[in-house]
Amino acid sequence: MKNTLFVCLLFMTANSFAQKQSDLKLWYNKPAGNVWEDALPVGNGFQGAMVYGNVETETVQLNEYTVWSGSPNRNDNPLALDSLAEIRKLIFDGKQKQAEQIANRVIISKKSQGQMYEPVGELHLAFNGQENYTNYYRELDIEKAVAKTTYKVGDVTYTREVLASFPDRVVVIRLTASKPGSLSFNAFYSTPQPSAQMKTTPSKELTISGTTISHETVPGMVKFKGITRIKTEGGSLTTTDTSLLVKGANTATIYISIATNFNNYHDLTGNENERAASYLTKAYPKNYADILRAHIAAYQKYFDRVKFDLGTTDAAKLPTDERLKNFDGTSDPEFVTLYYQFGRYLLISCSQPGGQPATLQGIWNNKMYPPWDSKYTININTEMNYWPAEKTNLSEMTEPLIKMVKELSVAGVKTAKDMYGAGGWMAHHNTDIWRITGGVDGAFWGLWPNGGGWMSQHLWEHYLYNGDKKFLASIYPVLKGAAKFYDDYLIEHPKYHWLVMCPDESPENAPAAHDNSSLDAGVTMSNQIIFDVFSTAIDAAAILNKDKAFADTLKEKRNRLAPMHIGQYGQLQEWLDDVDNPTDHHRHISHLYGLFPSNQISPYRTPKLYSAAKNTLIQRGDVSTGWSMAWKINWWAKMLDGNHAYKLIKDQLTPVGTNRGGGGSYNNLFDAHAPFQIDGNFGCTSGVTEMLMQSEDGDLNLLPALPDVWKSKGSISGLRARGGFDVVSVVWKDGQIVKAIIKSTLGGNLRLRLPNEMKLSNGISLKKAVGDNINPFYKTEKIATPIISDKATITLPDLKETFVYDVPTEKGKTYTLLLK
Ligand code: FUC
Repeated sequence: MKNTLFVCLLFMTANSFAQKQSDLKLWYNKPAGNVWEDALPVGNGFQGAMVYGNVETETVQLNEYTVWSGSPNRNDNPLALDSLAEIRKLIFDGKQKQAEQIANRVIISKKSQGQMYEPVGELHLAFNGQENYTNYYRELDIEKAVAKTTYKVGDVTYTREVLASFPDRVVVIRLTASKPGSLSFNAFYSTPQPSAQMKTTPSKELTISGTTISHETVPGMVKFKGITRIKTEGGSLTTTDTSLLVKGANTATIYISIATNFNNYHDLTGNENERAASYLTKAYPKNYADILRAHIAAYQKYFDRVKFDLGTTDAAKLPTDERLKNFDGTSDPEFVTLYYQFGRYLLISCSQPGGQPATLQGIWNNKMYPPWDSKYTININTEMNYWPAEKTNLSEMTEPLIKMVKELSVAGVKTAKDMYGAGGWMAHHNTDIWRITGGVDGAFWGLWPNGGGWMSQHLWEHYLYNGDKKFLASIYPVLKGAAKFYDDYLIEHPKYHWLVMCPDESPENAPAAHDNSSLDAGVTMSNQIIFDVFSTAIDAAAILNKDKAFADTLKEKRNRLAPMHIGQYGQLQEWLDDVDNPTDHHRHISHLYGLFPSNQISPYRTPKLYSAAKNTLIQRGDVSTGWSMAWKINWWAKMLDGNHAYKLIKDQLTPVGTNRGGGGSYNNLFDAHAPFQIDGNFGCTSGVTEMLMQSEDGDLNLLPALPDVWKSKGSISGLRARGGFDVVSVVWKDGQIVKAIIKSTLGGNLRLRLPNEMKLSNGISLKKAVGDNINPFYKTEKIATPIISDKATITLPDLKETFVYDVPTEKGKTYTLLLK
């Protein structure tokens, strides 16, 4: 008896430290009312819905992934090429402002500035006599991908569940009541789409159809169709011209199908009516229990791969909005794990194979004119959306991004040729569903020529995690084309003699010394991106045994790129000239691309640059827009400073409006730029992962940046590292890893960097690592020695001791490490 009691007690204590299913919920004790950012998102990559949980009139706001303004179009500016020499000369002569004025005319598009991701509308369910309700509760269960609302009117408990089914490609709403015959409501649509028609059909379907709007000279041509059908048990179903009326039912199941005529970025010949009908016809005969079961199974296939446990406390028992208000960094450790997993939930829900990549708002938007068009800003935001994908074991979710980059590599050939007289392909700082590659918004922002170069690196990254040579062969033309553009476009700087891009710019920032114009030549971020683009093309060609002469040219040009510079304030220079302002708190710190997501700046390999990058981070400050703070979490993790990274997590987990200067979170945990931008959610999930595991810097580094608040105890399982290493689990106690399990899916050398000494579980000691890691997926490219200003003071980093081992692994085998 005593023993049983002891085991029970032990279990109870342990249990407060294991992420239980019930913990992974966002929940509230009041409806969203009319606040969109209080509503809860569900999505299956093709349809998105925001569930308000309003009692008297429920609103489910609907999106479909291809409902965009406009139609197939290009937006190159053919005047660019003739003015290129003049623009270059002005920049080299220090007349940036004049160059910018010309670029506004000849480089920035006179056509579309990018089209808008658009809402379809809302489905409302109006109930009579429910204004006096009690026991209200609503939740989003991110372990099941189901939103639920319950409340009581009189002695009847009403329950609604909403999901966007992954296998069935429909949104389903299930309504039940504790007493038979209690469900009576009226279902109807509303929409901001000006052309939309809403009506019922003789077969009791409620339909919405229309064509999207024209925008910036591009005619709107996406035809959409939504069909809602209701299956009732008991009661009656009748119609008016524009609504479905349910009376006295025991249960009701609402099936919503939406589709468009979009086939791909240059083809709108699909049939939206047939498509919407076909999803509905397949789903409608299925009962709710079957739909729910299949939906949860399809979702959990991805979601369940990662478990993250930092323990839980009573603070976790409060509603999510209160937890957000109360979050002080210490009393509610589980709030971080919830937020982390919410990032994974959002990525699974908005980016599915066969779909479109996550937009600035994922797949959720209720505005006809959303901020920045809810499109793809590819000078940081779209890239950030995909940072958590590979390492949090959601590799499949990158498929739409990879497809988009392949499409851009086709669309961008003409842009490279017509605008810059170069081979290969390129894209500027924005794109949309039509894969525009021209410059938009004004030369200050839109001239940036690296959208293609940066995005192409995501394809290479996919290969580094999966090691699939067939995949590499399929994306090689994209990598080669990205390199070819730079190969043709680089020119020699007349003063410094390095190969530089000109015109160029460091995203959205400008030094006062250049007349506050962003236009420049050879800015640091571009040099870093070109270095990566050349290196990946060289490596890919070698692996595939191709294009030796081209690779040799790239090698030669790579050596002639400008090195990084450390300026007078000990900072990493953003520009070739030492013109950074140490009090500049600009949200873009683009030159730290070299620290993350790239690996050109490393505490171990390039300590001076690492210190300079740290100075830059300190000078730029913490509080900023949502995505900027999320990037900083990743950077501080790379700085091996878990406490500073954690400070930024705290800044992010504050109610929107609290931080002076931006950022924070909405009640539904959407990240605030402000306004809502999903990049911050994804960036934070990536950053937390980087605090626990890094695999970019030549080794698999476990617990590189554990903050003090997480030290006592925790675990994470199911992450993935480069070179096909499954980090099956890492368990820590008092800042030491007590157990780590790693599965090698490709074989090869596993170089581990650990905070403490460990041994293999069979007792065999680990071999201390020497020299470079021979695992090709961990190859790090040697970079040029930085140029350092005489005025700069550089303090070399005082790095904590780590233990670095080499474990030769066999494909398919699992290795368990224990504390030594
Ligand atoms: C870039 C950023 C803005 C915003 C926009 C979508 O232009 O500078 O902060 O995130 O993208």
